[in-house]
Amino acid sequence: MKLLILATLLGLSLAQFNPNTRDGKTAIVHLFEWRWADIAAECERYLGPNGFGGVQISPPSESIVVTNPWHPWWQRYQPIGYNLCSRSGNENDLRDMITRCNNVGVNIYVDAVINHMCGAGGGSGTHSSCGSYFDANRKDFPTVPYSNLDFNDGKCNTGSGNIENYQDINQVRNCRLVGLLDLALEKDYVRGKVADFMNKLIDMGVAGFRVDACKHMWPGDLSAVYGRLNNLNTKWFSSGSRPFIFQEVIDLGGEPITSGEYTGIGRVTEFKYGARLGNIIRKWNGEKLSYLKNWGEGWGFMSSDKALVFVDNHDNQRGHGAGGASIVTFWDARLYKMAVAFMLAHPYGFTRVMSSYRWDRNIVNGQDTNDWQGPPSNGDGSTKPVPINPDSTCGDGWVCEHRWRQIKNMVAFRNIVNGQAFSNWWDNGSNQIAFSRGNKGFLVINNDDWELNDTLNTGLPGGTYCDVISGQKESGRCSGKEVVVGGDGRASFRISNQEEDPFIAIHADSKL
Ligand code: AAO
Repeated sequence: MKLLILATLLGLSLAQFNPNTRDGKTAIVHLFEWRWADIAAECERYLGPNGFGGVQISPPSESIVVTNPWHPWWQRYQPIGYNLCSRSGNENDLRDMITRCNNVGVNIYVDAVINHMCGAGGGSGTHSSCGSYFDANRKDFPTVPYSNLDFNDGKCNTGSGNIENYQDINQVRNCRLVGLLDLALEKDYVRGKVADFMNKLIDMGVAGFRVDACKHMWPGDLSAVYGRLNNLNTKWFSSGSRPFIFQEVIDLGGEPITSGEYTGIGRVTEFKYGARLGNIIRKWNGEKLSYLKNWGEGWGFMSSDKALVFVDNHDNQRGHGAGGASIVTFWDARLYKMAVAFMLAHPYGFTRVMSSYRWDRNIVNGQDTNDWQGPPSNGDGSTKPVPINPDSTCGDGWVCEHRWRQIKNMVAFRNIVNGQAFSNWWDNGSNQIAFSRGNKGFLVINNDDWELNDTLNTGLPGGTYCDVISGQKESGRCSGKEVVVGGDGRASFRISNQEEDPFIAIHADSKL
């Protein structure tokens, strides 16, 4: 009993659920495959000024370089060591980015790949992002160094050495995920190397980590690693701040390993969120927006203060990972803007916005044959910079969803309504819904095949507000629709189902 209490206390004291965002900012963006130099510039010219709390970056660790297929994005999920040198830039570029983003109040969260090294079939040589030598056949990674003693194979009892059955907990954690050499994280030596890698980044100024493939690591091993992490750099964070930890665990139900095993040691990605929201927005299986009334824990999701939520991620936007065809992405822009606006207006979870690049999507029998394609690149496979067009969109195949007016303005909306109650819910029993966040913000969506024409209680003080979806407030004037809220908080709304964006959002700062 005493032991149990001690363990609980220890667990709590090590808990790292706080994203450490500055000035109460509430959303981060995943700048998938961006170069460090571009992220640094984006923090200064866009993310800081527009209220983004932080950036999730692609894995900074040295990885294998794959040339067949040609430089796929997923090569970065195959580390060959912990030198900070990747397709996004070298250690100096990384340090410069972290410093410059921190200086404008934008946090950096690192995608940490610590479950495994490269694939067993990765060969030997210097085909790595910094040219370091490694030998996957001998499980020899000299820059760490790891040797064949540092892997789990002895404990895996499947014929192939790979995970064959997700119903078997031991396989999932001791065998190889899609052939990736599985580190023995129960070894003190391995834990130490992983913690050193993460601590180096913490000391450089990062605010936390997305921890990759946590389902495939034992929670106790992870907890031991997290316990070894330094506090954040006091140049930017208050003393005693713990790194934010959000763990990638795919739990859509139906497997013995659940996200609940990990919520005691950090936040966890809530994959049900995007999968279920996709069904609703697509109106599949007769699902309706009105079902969102009790969205969140009411839908069997983990508790809000443990959840990291997103509409799509770098895997499920291209058919990897889980979620399936219901996931909405930038390819379905109209539905996507609606889904992201809902997410950012709704109080559940800590939110992450996706920022993607275009690839030659080619779906054959439900499978995308180009799901491997890397970011916009030069002929030699090096990643192209992100050019910014005069209208503030991105060029060269970079989608930059986070720069879409509707999404950018909803990030600001979320910051403004932070802490306000979910209130004034209204629905028409179908796909027209509305709700306010206390008396600070109000969202109305029409996803029905007919017009919305109603007078609704916005919860907001009387006045004229600028809709931040069709436009925005610019030097005191509104470039979009205006909404007149009466002294009783009521306003009339008309939203045609034909509109480019069939939803309206107003908030305290959009008052004219
Ligand atoms: C590449 C090649 C492989 C090759 C390998 C080694 O593609 O052919 O064998 O190299 O040479 C990424 C790519 C992989 C790539 C890898 C390494 O996605 O294709 O392999 O880099 O380069 C599982 C994990 C989850 C993981 C996800 C992709 O649990 O952690 O697979 N995500 C992370 C990263 C991801 C990365 C890795 C991990 C590896 O985000 O980018 O891989 O670092 C079930 C399980 C899930 C499982 C999925 C997919 O899901 O529950 O845990 O995710 O299967 O295997 C329904 C169910 C749902 C189920 C789903 C699919 O929806 O409800 O539960 O069906 O069956």
